[in-house]
Amino acid sequence: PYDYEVLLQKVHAKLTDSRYNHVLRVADTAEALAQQYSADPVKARIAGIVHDYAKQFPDEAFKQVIMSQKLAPELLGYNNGIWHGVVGTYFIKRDLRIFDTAILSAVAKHTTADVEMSALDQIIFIADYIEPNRNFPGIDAARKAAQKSLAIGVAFELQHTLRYLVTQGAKIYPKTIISYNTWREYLE
Ligand code: DGI
Ligand code: FE
Ligand code: FE
Ligand code: FE
Repeated sequence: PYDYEVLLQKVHAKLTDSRYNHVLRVADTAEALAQQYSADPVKARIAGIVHDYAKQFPDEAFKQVIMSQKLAPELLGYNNGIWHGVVGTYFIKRDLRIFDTAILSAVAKHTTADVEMSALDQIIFIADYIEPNRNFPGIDAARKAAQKSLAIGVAFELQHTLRYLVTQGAKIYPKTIISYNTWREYLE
């Protein structure tokens, strides 16, 4: 039921070429992980295509949605890094007419993770982190972790992302902290 050509065109229209190419790589990576771990590869590809749809929307648009949809006011204390996933699902429903709850959940959790994550949620969280163009200290270990299990991949990514955010002095989204506490048991 998904018209890929129209979907890709709508997503590309909202993103720079480099961000759009990231999205395509995440879609490929997510589809492959779904094949490997017996999740739905079509949903993985669609979620990959749309996961950063709202990444370049203006702050004002997110603030308006947080207020008009009566989302948690605490969200106003964060920024695009958090909003484009958690609040971005609003624009994905509105503009792309995607209402599949499994896909929307994966988008909503793709930056922050969550205490409970479906296989698809875990796949998008990981694919975003290890797509072929990602290059940062620890990327090889992140890819290896994802080959051990999705849960180990999530746990590794949470540990390293939190460590990075703290060194940057960033405000940590509470769900990221409780997710780390939950998933860290999968680390050796
Ligand atoms: O959208 P991408 O760049 O592909 O990647 P992403 O959605 O995983 O991360 C977006 C940004 O959000 C990235 O700069 C890291 C940041 N981030 C992740 N967790 C938190 C966070 N920022 C804050 N302030 N707090 C968090 O808990
Ligand atoms: Fe993102
Ligand atoms: Fe991510
Ligand atoms: Fe991304």
